[in-house]
Formats: sequence, C-alpha cells, structure tokens
Amino acid sequence: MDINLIGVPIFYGCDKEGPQFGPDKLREKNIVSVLKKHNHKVYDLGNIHVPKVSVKDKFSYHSNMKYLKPIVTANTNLAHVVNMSIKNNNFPLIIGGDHSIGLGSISGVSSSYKNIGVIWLDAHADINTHETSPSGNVHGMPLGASMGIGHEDLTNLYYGEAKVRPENVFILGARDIDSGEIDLIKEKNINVYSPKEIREIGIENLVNSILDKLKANDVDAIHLSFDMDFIDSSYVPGTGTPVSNGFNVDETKLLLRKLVQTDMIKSMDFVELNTLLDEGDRTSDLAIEILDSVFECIK
Ligand code: NNH
Ligand code: MN
Ligand code: MN
Ligand code: MN
Repeated sequence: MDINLIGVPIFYGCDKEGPQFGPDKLREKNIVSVLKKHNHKVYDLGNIHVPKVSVKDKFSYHSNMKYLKPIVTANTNLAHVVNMSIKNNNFPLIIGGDHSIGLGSISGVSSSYKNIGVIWLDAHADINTHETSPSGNVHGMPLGASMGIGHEDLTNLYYGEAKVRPENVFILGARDIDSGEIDLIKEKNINVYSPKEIREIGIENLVNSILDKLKANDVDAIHLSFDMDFIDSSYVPGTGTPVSNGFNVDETKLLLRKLVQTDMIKSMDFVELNTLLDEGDRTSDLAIEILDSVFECIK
C-alpha cells in the first residue's frame, strides 16, 4: 500500500494542550520506518496548517463551540488532502491532534466514494451538537456533524451534504455517552457497542456482522477512526479523557487487525494522544506498537 501520512497538530477541539504534539512525537518515534517494515511505501506529507487563535478568542465564533473557525479551516484543508490521497489510490493515515479532525477526514473520504461506512472506536460517541454538548468542545461533535447533525458550519464542511448515512456508522467501545447523545442514538437507531457487548458477541463475530451489514447497504469503502481513549484508562495515561472499563491492549489490536483484514478500510485516523499528560513515553510507545500491529495487516 502507498500510505500518505498526514499530521494534524490541533488541540482546539478538546481545549486542552497536548494533542498538537502527537504527529511530531510519533515521527520522533520513527513511525515512518515502523510502517515501512510492512512493505508499504510511506510518504510523510507533513502537518496540516492550523491557524493560531488566542485563548481569549475561544468563544468569538460561537457561544457553545470553542475555536470553531480555526477548527473549520484546518478540517477543510485536511478534507482536501484526504480527498486527493484517495483519488490517487493512497491510504491516508491521519495523525492527530484531537478528534475534531475526524470530520475533515470523513469529508475527504466521502468526496471520493459514493457511499462510505465509518467505524468509530472510542470511549465516547462524539455525536453531540452545539445544543447538546456539555463542554462546548468540538471533539465531541465530529461524528454527528458527519451524519449531517449539528451546526451548519460543521455539517457543510468541504461540501454541503451529509457525509455518511447513520445506518453505515458503527461506534465501538463507547462507555461514556452524554444524555443528548443517548437520545440521538435512539432517534437515528445508530449502531453502538460497549466493550462489554463486544466481548459477549466476540470480536470476530462482530466484525463479520458489521461487514455483512455494510455490504448489504452497498458501502464502497470504510473509514476507521481510532481514539486512544478506546483503550482502558489503565494503559493510556497520555490521553485527555481516559475512561475505565475499556479493552486491554491485546483485545484492541485483535479488533483493529480483524477490521483491516476485511480489505474495506481505505483510510484511518489515529487521535487523542496527549504527550503532555503521558507518563514518560508510555502512551506514545503504545501508539507506535498499535500502528505497527495494524499496518502489518494492511495489504
Ligand atoms: N462527550 C464529551 C463531550 O462532548 C467528551 C468527549 N471527549 C472525547 N471524545 N474524548 O472522544 O464533551
Ligand atoms: Mn473521540
Ligand atoms: Mn473519546
Ligand atoms: Mn461525559
């Protein structure tokens, strides 16, 4: 596979410093050579430009969406780079940054395909809107916005349509869901599986059933979005909102490997590594270990 590595050094979506250092930290940990071990060609396209905005302007663009404008700008640029990558048959690996960049990634991928699926691995559902968000943090909104739900500045990103149909969205690992999100899950009948439910069904069975459903819906590509807080909090000190009762490292690798072995995953986000909160380099090293394991399975 020809991989385009795309960094997005942004923390505006979580309003907590740290995630902006993720892309360069993984470069320092030799992410490029790790990926190359598995016979991929790797092109490091560098970091997407993120406009600088001062803390006092946090709410200048919207009263319940922090840093809205620079988030929209960075995501629009990201969407275009991802779209160009897909059009050239390259696999975009998007390194965050916080999870607000999931919107840009999905917008880029969906420009190149007719009908995409999204698999969102996260302790959270990330389907808040400016009306339901308890925090005003946009990293809690990208998946909802991708489905056309939320503020128009987000839902119209890159092009003015919904990017993915709710029936093609699968949220895996969620265990900290806000009340407005719970209502939306019911209303739109969104597919959500907690770690406990995944264990009961079995990782392999779950991946097979997701693939069957997406194929029945005529999906032509799947975007995989991985938030580090998917993993149990005991393994990931270096993430902004760790949550207990998650998968351990081996379960996480197994799930990711099974997913990419479907050959339907055409792009991936890797987000919410916060180097400032890390204990030594524990979480950065784990990030490398996981990406190593995943890209061994990508053909
Ligand atoms: N649901 C919370 C919010 O919207 C937390 C979101 N935090 C995340 N999402 N890390 O993955 O503010
Ligand atoms: Mn997230
Ligand atoms: Mn999360
Ligand atoms: Mn919460």
